[in-house]
Amino acid sequence: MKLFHLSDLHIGKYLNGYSLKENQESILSQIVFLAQKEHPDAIAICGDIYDKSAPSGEAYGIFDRFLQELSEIRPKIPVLIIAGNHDSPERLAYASSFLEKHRIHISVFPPQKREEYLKKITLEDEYGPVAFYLLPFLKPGYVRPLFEEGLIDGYESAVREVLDREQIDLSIRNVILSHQFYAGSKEGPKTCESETAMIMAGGLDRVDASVLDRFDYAALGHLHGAQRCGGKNARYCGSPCKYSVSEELHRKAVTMVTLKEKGKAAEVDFLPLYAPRDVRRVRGTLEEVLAAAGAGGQAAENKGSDPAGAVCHDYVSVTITQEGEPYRIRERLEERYDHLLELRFDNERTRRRLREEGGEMPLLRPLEAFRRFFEAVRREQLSEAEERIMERLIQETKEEGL
Ligand SMILES: [Mn+2]
Repeated sequence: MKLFHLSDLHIGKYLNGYSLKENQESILSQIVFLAQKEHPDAIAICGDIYDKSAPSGEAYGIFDRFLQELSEIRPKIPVLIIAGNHDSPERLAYASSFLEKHRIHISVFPPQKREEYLKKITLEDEYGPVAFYLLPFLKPGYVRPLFEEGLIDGYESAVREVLDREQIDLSIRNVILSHQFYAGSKEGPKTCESETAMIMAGGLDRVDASVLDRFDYAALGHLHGAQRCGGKNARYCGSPCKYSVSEELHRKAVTMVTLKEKGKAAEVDFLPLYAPRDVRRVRGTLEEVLAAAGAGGQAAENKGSDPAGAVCHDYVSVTITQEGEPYRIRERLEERYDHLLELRFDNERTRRRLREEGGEMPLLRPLEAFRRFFEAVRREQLSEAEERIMERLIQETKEEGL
């Protein structure tokens, strides 16, 4: 059984004020083309379909067209979709019973009543059935009413308990679609700047990847860099487009998974995707950076016959390394880079300022940041009771999903 594993489309996303529409439309039509070519048995889209919980009409239109084009492929390919933390469950669920008729299965809410279970879709191939469990993004508060008081004390127990109450037939192959922050016990996952602040600031949302061991494959969404997670059968496929400069070196691709008979490891291939406009960094003196506009990038174009007039359409973060600030620097850069994301300086002056300010600001866990703030203001340490109150407040804020 062949599966396309996708996640984190973030349709409607803007990068420093620039719409990424063109890149997203191009990437989605490449995915349709690859689906026509490879004809997978299912397409799993593991959360964060839209970038905002209230997507624009334009964003709806883009995803609608994508589903429409996929549904025209014959024989029909089932599409399995779960909600991510960026999606509004109600909005994503719109028309879902109608879509079900076209073999598009959407799950937006985890079980909330005792008689409810995860949405399960079973497909067949020459080795027998494969059960797909659709676990939408969940916060502990969503599922607390399902269990005895006190059993759910965070994200990890919430996910574990929800999976434990499913009747999973371990004699057949089972696949889960999930959108949470999973991490192996040994190494932490690689994160990047376009993911939520939730990942960067905390650790409370971390779920040990061993809860996924019961599945033959875990198709994960949430992290934007493609990577294995914990055991060998769990993967993040990553976002199909670059959504921050920190993803400069990512190679975006469709993760294609082939499941063989029960007990055999899934095979994984990557089908590369190419955005018309790259997201990248350029560094050097102003003259070097201006000259590089015509040289690098997929989206450079010559204006007339003058190579010095080439304009680069990539989304670039420019770092200028010379001393002093050249005259009209931003205007001169914008003449040659029409999607300038940011302008930074890295020279003796900025380095000195950084030293004087005591270096870069450390990234602290919320409780530690508050502890320092409290000490600075009150000139005394947090008491144990105060610390517990603060801890609970932070946990509750997290669950509200900032
Ligand atoms: Mn995401």
